[in-house]
Amino acid sequence: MRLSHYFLPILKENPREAEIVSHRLMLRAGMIRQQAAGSFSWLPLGKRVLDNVVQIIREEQNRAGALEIIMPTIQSADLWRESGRYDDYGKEMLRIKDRHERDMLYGPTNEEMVTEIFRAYVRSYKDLPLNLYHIQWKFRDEVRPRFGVMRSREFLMKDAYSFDLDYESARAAYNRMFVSYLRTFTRMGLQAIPMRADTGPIGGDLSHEFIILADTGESAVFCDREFLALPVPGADTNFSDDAEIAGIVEEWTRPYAATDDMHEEAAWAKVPEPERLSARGIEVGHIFHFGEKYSKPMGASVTGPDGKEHFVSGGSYGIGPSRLVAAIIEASHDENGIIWPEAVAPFHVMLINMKPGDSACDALCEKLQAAYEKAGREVLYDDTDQRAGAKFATADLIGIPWQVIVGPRGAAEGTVEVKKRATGERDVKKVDELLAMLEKGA
Ligand code: P5A
Repeated sequence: MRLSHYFLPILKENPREAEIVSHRLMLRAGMIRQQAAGSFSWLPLGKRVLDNVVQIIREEQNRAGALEIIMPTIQSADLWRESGRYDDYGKEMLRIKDRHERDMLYGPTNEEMVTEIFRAYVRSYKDLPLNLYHIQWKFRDEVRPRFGVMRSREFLMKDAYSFDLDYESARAAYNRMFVSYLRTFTRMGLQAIPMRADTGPIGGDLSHEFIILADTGESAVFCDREFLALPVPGADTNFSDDAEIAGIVEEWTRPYAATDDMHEEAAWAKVPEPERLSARGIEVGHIFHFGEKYSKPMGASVTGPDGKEHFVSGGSYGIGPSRLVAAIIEASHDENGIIWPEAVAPFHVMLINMKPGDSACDALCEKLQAAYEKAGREVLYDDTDQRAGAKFATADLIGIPWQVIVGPRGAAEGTVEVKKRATGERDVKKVDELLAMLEKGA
């Protein structure tokens, strides 16, 4: 992609409304545009990162056995009256009327709708376990939308819903999502800590929030430092082995960790003083086990092996991909801008032509762009005639992991400069060696 053909509306000044670094950098790097309070458009650079985040979530949900669907954003109030949540949900729910004066709402979550799908088709325990998820926009009329996409009113959510015959199998479903979340956040370069949490309007008696430690986090959190060294389950984790999965959850729930709401001074006091980590955190995921909370009032049951009808035992599992983009920036930036972890970076390489119009520079850039793309690496090619300082500032601001700098002297000698954004290290590389490396797929 040539920068001259791209839409990258960089801001030179720090936007005054942005209180935290991720909001500031997302606006400055031309990733998002605010449309109303807590409502944002995602511009090309931001959309690429959001798509990468979503793709990692999708791969890990599928690996754990969940099946992707997509449900509407606008829901019927009648469905919510069945569960009793229409009145309970309060002002956070955006209520709408259609032309027939029917009560509708913009979905803040989908427990009711997915339970309706389940009860329409599933009759027997033999069709369980079942876990359906979607990645869809939600609306919550938050009292204080703030910090950009971190706490917005319209936001993207991955929400999965599990259905099982009894508590034990529902607990296994919960565990699979728990382990899948550990993998998901690690793949994005984040260290997430599962913490016992309050269940709020979703309900149930078992829930964990997945928290990224960051000074700008909205919640106060308390945990044992032991978490920082726990091994994250690998790609070879067997999600069909309930005992293996339960073992991982056991290991990841043994040390003390709780959000403010669930904090217990007595248990905290037992954590050795040097191990205590009292910090602030960003909630990037939240999982719930709520048993029959929706299946019973909505009549979602299956015939069990005993020939009797059983209300299914359920759970729901959320991740906020739009919030995650901001959380990744909170965790990975410096004074010059964003530092994208490779797995979510909008492009792999920023190719900087120091003298566009110079035939040797142009030819070398085009050759390198083609070689990178052939090797499956996406390139943003800065072919603009901005001055050098501005080009470097843009490259650092938007945080693409590698910068390849092509100038007239190097082009004549067959060399380029390669800069690693994360460390600032610069290396002069022979073009032939770089091309050979790409050829080999290194
Ligand atoms: C779980 C899935 C639920 O809604 N129902 C379906 C359950 N959980 S939750 O904790 O309320 O939300 C899940 C995740 O969505 C993100 N999130 C937000 N992101 C941006 N702005 C918001 N206002 C917002 N509210 C929730 C969080 O990542 C949360 O963990």
